[in-house]
Amino acid sequence: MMILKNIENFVKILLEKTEGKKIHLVSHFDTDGITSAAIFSKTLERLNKQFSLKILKQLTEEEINLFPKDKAIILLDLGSNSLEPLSKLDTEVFIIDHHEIDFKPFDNLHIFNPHLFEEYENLCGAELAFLISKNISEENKSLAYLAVIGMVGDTMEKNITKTRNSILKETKIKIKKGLLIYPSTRPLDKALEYNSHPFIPGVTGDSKGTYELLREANIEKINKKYKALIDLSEPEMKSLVTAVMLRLSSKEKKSNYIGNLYLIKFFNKIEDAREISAMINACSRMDQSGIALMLCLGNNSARKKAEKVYVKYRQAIISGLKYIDKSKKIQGREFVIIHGKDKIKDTIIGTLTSILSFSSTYPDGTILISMTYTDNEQIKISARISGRKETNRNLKELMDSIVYSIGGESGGHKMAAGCTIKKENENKFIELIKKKLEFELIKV
Ligand SMILES: [Mn+2]
Repeated sequence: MMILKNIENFVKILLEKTEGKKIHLVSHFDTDGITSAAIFSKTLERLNKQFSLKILKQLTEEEINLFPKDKAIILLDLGSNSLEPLSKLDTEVFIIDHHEIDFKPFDNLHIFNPHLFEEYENLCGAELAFLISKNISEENKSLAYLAVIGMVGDTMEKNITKTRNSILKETKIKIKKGLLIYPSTRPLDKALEYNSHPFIPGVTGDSKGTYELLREANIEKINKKYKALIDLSEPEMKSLVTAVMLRLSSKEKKSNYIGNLYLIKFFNKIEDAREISAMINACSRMDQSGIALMLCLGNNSARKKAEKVYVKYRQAIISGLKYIDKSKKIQGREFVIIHGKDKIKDTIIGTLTSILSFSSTYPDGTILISMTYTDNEQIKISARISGRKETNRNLKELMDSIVYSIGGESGGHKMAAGCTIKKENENKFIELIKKKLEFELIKV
């Protein structure tokens, strides 16, 4: 198998070139990056290798120049976009990443990226890290649960590829097909009523409708409490799904409602991988990636701390939405510009803009542009399309064109993109984006 040959070669070079050397691990701050870092930390620890670790929001040239000169560098879930600056380092660099890559060979760079495999497979960073880790030692099979959490974090759970399937088989993970409401570990009546996505007409936000649905599905209370979704038997799950399907109109996509739940044994309890992933993500976005990492590795005190940070994160989301609701906005005919100033963290502005784009606050097709200050004299910008409606606009191209004119870094895709610019370019940015969006309106 081609992928296996790639892994074997990569591992051989990795072990040879890091022999007797210290290692500097660098990873991305989202769930996929944190789980990748957890897998590699454990792997290096088991090899008795000395290493340091850094978690980054973004890999910039400044960060690259701060890398220690005397250590081999291992990059996880990032690096594919920075081959040129990385090639200038006077040390061996290993890139384990799944982002698109514009490949050029450099002597000191060793790259493991599925875009370079003979046959591309859509794997996440944590899965790649796990494949390598397992090839280093069979003992590391025990880390497969982290690969699955990372995969759910990067929302690849609907796409079970060949290698993903083989990873899933190696874990003690239970896959349960059924309704995708969230959270799935709370009593069903609460989960259905307060569930934020997907929206079930006549049930979400409606307690009477919720009890009617449960009655119709023949799900009864046990000891005065409803079971959680993850505890339902197969026939119970089936009848619940049927009752929900009856409430959907033809507009709603069934695939948003039915799918696989990944149930992981975590701290001796069965948990929904989506919830662990959300907790890791929350910690990182609240500047606590250290807690997120220790949580991944099963540290008890980290678990308690993570729960607290998760509560704070949810509060930050709610107060952020309230702030946006009251704030002054620049409103165009088909766009709106939102400014979080120093009231909204740069790490949650994207999430807030996504929530707004899924709500009915703005008409479908409205372009939402949110900006907020970072703690290092920059502005983080997020762009989304309300209703996630397919239009002929491409937000990635829009962000790229901004950065092309006034500098900065951009990324994302057609429906969701973002960029970071210098704070001094704030007014230039507003004028430019207004001009572009108004101009495009005429063009359309
Ligand atoms: Mn990733």
